[in-house]
Formats: sequence, structure tokens, C-alpha cells
Amino acid sequence: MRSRLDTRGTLRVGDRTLGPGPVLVGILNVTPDSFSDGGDHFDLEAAVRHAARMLDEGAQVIDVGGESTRPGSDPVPAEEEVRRVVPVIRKIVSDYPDAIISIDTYRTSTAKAALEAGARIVNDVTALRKDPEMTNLVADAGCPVILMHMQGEPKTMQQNPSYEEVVREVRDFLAERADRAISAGVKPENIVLDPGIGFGKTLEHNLKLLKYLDAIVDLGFPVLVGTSRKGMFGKIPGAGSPENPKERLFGTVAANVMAYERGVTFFRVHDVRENREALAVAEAVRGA
Ligand code: HH2
Repeated sequence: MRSRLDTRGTLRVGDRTLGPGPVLVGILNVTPDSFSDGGDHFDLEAAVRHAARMLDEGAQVIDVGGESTRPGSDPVPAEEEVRRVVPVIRKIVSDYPDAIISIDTYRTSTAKAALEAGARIVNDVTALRKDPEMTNLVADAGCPVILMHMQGEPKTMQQNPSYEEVVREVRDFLAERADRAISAGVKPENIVLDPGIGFGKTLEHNLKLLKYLDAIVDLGFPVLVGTSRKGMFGKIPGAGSPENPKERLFGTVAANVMAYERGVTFFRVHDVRENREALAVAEAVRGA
């Protein structure tokens, strides 16, 4: 789709180029109820402290979210989402001017407030489907946007996910969303694709998507994966704790290294240092 082989896997944010080496996107959930770290960084001080730590550990992007999209979650009111994320973004940008912030939201009002506060990337788990104005906002702002695949809605998406051929369907969906965004004025070089691990998918679906990630990479856009601490690791025998998301680190690291091997550049993670170290080895081996 995009024939820019010289810049494959990379993303320009202002005067910075992210990639082609692995880019760690540190997760900052300013929520009381996220599935693995809900409540850990809910007040401003704790959130900024955690962002600082992730930056110190090698995160190049901090993904700030004010609403959990875990399976079964309910939406929070838009004003509440803005109230949670904007002060945190302002403070990180003021304390760490080099930090690149992405805003994890599907609402135009939240994305707009976040961009005004200093965020530079929009991470939309609905791939610009939920809020029709979001495409115009991203096109006008000229900022990068992450388009993620999800089947259904967070509240019910894990009840009975079904596909005829998951890899083809997710790839076709992402290709179509990217095409639409481009037709509406989003620059192709501002698009990042994400298969949406755990969003309306069984373990088998997640494994197939991870195995054949190159099918999505081949669309020609940089690709992000968000495997971090997800439920799939609790379902693979011996891979991680079914009960405690914080005990799914090694599975996460393994999945991310395999994703890197298949051409993924962006890794959305809770545990920055551990993933960065593993990916540094993978990068060194690739470069040998
Ligand atoms: N996963 C989560 C949230 N946002 N965005 C992208 N692009 N890709 C993902 O895989 C992704 C995402 C869910 O993880 P988390 O933020 O840790 O949990 P919660 O939604 O409960 O806040």
C-alpha cells in the first residue's frame, strides 16, 4: 500500500523520528479500574512520577489514558476523561519537554483537549469509527494516529468473538480504515496500525495474529502491538498467572520479541525496562 521502503516502520513526530529500532510506548493509565494497574497512578503526582520512571527506563512515548477499555468495562463521561488526563499531560510536558505523549481515547473532545495540552499522537482503539469528528481533528492537527482493530465494544467484546479467518479480516479492516483516513485528509505517513490484541479475540485469534503479524506489517505502515500483561498469557499453560496481570511479564516480553522479528516497531508496555532490554538484544542480533 505504501511504498516508502526507506522509512519502513518509522514515524515522524515533529522533528523526531521514531524507529526503525524498537520504540517503547509506556502505558500511563490514569484510571481507578484498568485491568492490571487500575488505581496505581490515579492522582497527578503518582501519574507524573510513573511517567518519569518510564522515560528514564527508555520509553520514547507515554500513552496516557483516562478510561479503561478492558473486557466488560463501562465508558466514563467525556468530562471525567478530560479531567483525568489533561492535568497529567500538562505536567509531563512541562517537566519533560522531550517526552512524546499519545492520548488513548476515541473521543474527539478528549483528543482535542489532550493535543492542546501537549499530546502529539492520538491512539484510537476504534480506528476512527466511534466518533465521526475524530478523523477531521487528526487530519487538521496533522498528527500521527494509531488505528486499532476491535471486534464489538469493550463491554461485550469477549463474549463470543468469531472470525472466519482472523488474520485476513483484521488486515483487511486495518487497510480499509487507513484508506478511509487518507481519503479524509490524514497523511499516510501519520498512520500506525495495531491488530488490537485481546480486543474481541480468543486466545487462538491472538496467537494467529501474533504468528502472522507480517501480514499487517506488509501493508506498509508502522505497526504497534499491545500485548502487555494481557489475559492471553494467563491462558497459555505455564506462560503467566491467570489471576494476576502483574505476573505476565515474561510472556509479554517473549511476544514482543517475536513481534519485533515480524517487523513491528512500536511496543505498548507497562514494564518498560524489561521489554526494552529484551528488544535491545533482538535489535543487536538483527544488526549483526
Ligand atoms: N490495549 C489497551 C488499551 N489501549 N491501545 C492500543 N493501540 N493497543 C492496545 O493493545 C491497547 C490500547 C488495554 O490495556 P491497558 O491500557 O493496560 O488496560 P485498560 O484498558 O484496562 O486501561
